[in-house]
Amino acid sequence: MAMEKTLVLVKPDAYQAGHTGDIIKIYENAGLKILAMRLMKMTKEVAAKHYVEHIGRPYYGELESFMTSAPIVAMVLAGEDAIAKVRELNGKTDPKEAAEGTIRKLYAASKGENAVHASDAPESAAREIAIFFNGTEIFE
Ligand code: FUP
Repeated sequence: MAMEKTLVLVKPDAYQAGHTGDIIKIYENAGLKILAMRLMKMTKEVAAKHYVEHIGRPYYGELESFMTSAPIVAMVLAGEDAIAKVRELNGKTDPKEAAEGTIRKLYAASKGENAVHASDAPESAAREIAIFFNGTEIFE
């Protein structure tokens, strides 16, 4: 296992429902450390960069309008094996398939509006952290 950084987004549904604090607590209770955090509105341009692999998929329009509908909380989390650990805490993309106790099981309504995002590999973590935190201080 290695020390890793990962990019997490609390999505508009979870932010608006007031679950941000509970979600952060789940990560911190698992031993993950917050290195950077910002509350922001995702623009269509940022959505296109972040979800570049999804452009052209049938659900992209809905994904774009959902992700730009209300503020999100972007953060960099770090820890041993952080990328896999955070994805485990988040649960499967579709909350119907997510395990008990996972963030998506607790707080997500659907596959599209699913409370959180987390990077899926070291390369995507580096790419996504640069999108949201370029020029911002990342604490170590
Ligand atoms: P995840 O890695 O769990 O965030 O899931 P994906 O990368 O497969 O999908 C990214 C986002 O696209 C999801 F969070 C929601 C959206 N999506 C849909 O709305 N419908 C789909 O069938 C697949 C993805």
